[in-house]
Amino acid sequence: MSRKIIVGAAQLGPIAREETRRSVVARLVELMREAKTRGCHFIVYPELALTTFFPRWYFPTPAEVDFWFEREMPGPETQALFDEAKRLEMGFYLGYAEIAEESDGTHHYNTAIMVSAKGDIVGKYRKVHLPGHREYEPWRAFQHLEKRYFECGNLGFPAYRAQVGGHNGIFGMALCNDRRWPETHRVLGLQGVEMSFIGYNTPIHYPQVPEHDHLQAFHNLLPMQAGAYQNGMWIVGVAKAGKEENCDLLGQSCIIAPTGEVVAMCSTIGDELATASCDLDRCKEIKDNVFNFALHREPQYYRLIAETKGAVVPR
Ligand code: CDV
Repeated sequence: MSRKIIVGAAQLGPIAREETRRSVVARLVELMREAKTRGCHFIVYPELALTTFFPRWYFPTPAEVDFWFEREMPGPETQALFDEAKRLEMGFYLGYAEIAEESDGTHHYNTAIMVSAKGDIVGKYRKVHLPGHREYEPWRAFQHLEKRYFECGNLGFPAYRAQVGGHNGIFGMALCNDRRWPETHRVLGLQGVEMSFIGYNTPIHYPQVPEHDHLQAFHNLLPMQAGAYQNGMWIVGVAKAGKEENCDLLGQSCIIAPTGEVVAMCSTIGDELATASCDLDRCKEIKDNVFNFALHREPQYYRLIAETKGAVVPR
């Protein structure tokens, strides 16, 4: 028995500040068509995949900020992507900036959705770990204002049962900085997730500690490979890459097996598709053995993880 699904990591090259959503959606559709010819059942796009990475600029007025957000999904410009997905019977994950009208008012989130091969939204995730800063910081080569423009996601890390390529599976989502945190992968793992999708925009230059710039690729793979292995799940990590508005973004979009092995990776920093046949049943090799949670976890000793934010150091 196996549950093999063919998945595509649909990396995007840079999106210019002036590029329209219509133009970007045409690029997404192009990648989706290529994925179809390569037998994919599902493709994964990056974080904030419809526009340039706008948190690199300080916008003084709410109207200038809201320009980058979607009020509807699908909306007038994104409907074409949903239509194509339905036509091709291709599921997808898409990251975008979301304005949500909720019972207590208007909220801004860095969001990802999982869409079925029928074109229906079957899952939503709102980014929890928001990096960067709230105020304009002139010393930086570029801003990273995620903490200003987005609120912490209010959905936690939900897991979704969905059908992909004719197989039922359990899927989870995360976004960019989330992939560096073991808590992200573990909370998904504890819900039995078999495949997690993670879009990202990662500048090569890390302004606070530029001595680490050369480690960006290592620090990309290290936590995703660990997260896949330690939770017995597939991870599909997908970049927006290349020189975007003079900011170099990491590529290295990849598909990681539950053993922690990278089984497919993009080799450019442009629009590129990397694909792999992923057997969801392979998760059992890890979930039933070395990381059999029910057998081996000792949660009475992990309370600090959920009860404290900062470190509690000994006196
Ligand atoms: N979009 C991101 O979350 N980027 C962060 C950078 C700022 C470190 C990341 O973790 O890749």
